[in-house]
Amino acid sequence: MRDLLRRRRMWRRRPELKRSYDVVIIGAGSHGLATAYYLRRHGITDVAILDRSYIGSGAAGRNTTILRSNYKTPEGARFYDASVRLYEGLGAELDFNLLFSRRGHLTLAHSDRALAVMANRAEVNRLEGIDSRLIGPDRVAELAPTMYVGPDTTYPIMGALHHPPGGIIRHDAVVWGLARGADEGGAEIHPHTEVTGLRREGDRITAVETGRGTVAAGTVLNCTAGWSTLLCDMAGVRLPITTHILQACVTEPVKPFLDVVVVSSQMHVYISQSDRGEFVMGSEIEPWTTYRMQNTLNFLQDLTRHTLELFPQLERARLLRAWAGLCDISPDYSPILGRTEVENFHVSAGWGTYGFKAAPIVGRTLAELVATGRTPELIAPFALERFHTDELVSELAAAAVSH
Ligand code: PYC
Repeated sequence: MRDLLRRRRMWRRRPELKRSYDVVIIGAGSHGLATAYYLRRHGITDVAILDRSYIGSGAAGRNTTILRSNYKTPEGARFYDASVRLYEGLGAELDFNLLFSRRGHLTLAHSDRALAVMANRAEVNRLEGIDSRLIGPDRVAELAPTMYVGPDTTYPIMGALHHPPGGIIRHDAVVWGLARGADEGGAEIHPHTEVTGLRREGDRITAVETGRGTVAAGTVLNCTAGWSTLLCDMAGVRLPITTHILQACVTEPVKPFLDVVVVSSQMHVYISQSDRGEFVMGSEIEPWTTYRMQNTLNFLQDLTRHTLELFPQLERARLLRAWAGLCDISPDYSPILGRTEVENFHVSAGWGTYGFKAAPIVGRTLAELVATGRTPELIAPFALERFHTDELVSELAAAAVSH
């Protein structure tokens, strides 16, 4: 029986923290776990992943599972495309069903201005080899035949950016699969281990203080969402980030009738139907900064009003759950990834509403940085330094929702 339980356990329970590790990763979400998973490819296995709560308890378990790469800048599109491509093979690689459903992604346009911005995005995407095109209202109706596309809505649909490689993937499965992969590679996963301080000597972090004792570390990675500024403060590193909540909710399961992801930044909604039949829906970030992960009545009212304009069939569907997560917003809406001024302290931060879809490529590139000491070309544009050299990568207006 014990053998059976041991075999069924996804990752080993680690009762003790060692006194030192080659690499300490803070945050057992999709980015931290993916980094540990890819580090093993470089033969780096003396790794601890620490989380103040259970694994996937932050943004990894609170997002709405959307994958896409139809970004506005060449740097962004190239980067997220590499991530979607890794996601394609990740389930087979991890030998874990991630329920990736490549069903296409529609960003609706309700104005001439939105059409012009989307035409521009489609051009940038296609120059990067990404399938993304502007389509008219008739084609929108063909792709989403159950969506109401009549003229008598608040925001009539004038067209859309269609991105066939986009889709959804089961977020919990991504966390579990990566955790198992990281564990098999030798990394130790320590949930419920809060980091309380970082000891810095000169340009290096020498140790990580936790609620379970202090551990020495060769390299430290901050892979937290929401708490990234607080952890960077402990290292004496300032991040230009503000933290906001993003809310989402899910209906009871209903008959399958939507097999494409629908997004409208003007109506502040993104909608998909899960394999279980639930409608998974989210809205824009709240404009105030907070760490209080609570839903608001305004969110539910606005989201349901707009969703019902597009899908009046849901009028009698009941909401099962609503939740909120934390989003770290950077000044240009692009992530802050890689080195900081502290030699052995790197970050994956500032993801806004984009983080989950980037997990595999973040893991691969951060692991390469740790192993080689060199910043991979793909992430060079996202260096923290860009805010000092004024080389911003503006993804403003490339979100699923208004930013
Ligand atoms: O950028 O695709 C996105 C997204 C979906 C939900 C929040 N952001």
